[in-house]
Amino acid sequence: MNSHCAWIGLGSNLDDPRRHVELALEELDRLPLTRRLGASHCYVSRPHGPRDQPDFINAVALLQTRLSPLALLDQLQALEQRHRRVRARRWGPRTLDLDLLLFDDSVMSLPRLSVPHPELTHRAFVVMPLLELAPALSLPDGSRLAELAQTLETDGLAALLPTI
Ligand code: A4P
Ligand code: MG
Repeated sequence: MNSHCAWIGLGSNLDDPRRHVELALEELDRLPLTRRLGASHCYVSRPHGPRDQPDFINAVALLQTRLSPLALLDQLQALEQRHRRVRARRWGPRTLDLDLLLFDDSVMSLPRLSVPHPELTHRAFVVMPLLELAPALSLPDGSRLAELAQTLETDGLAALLPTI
């Protein structure tokens, strides 16, 4: 089975969000057929979408995996469930949100999975941590993330110092 690069966006804004994100970073390293190659700092960001909810903690991880994209999505959703995530409203508060941002240079639009993640290019809280890990990263359409970043509103995004 081939090995793939998968970029994961992590987000939380409920119930000690930084703990959820840091724990999930460790859990990603323990997924089957998968290891974590890197993780960004944690970032604090204002809520995108409904504003009447707490600030988010966001981070990005790079995985090497032999799972298929849908098998990886299953694993990510199971991990969200283990963090007792309740889906109440779209873009609303959550204990853990895991998005599959990029999977190699794949482009796919399936009922359960769109890759690249459709909101990736609009979100500084995804693009900035991605750039921290991979300053030369390009999207499957060839556009360079660093150029895209210059067009984005950073909206109070700030990297947090590591806790350890
Ligand atoms: N799905 C399709 N493609 C993907 C993908 N690439 N990765 C499907 C993950 N899931 C994908 O997602 C709904 C369905 O999308 C899933 O069942 C999966 O099959 P969800 O996570 O259940 O729903 P959601 O999170 O409420 O909606 P959505 O549109 O996924 O929201 P996002 O994009 O996850 O955004 N503000 C800040 N500052 N930081 C944040 O992290 N996050 C959100 C949620 C809103 N505002 C935020 C943040
Ligand atoms: Mg999501």
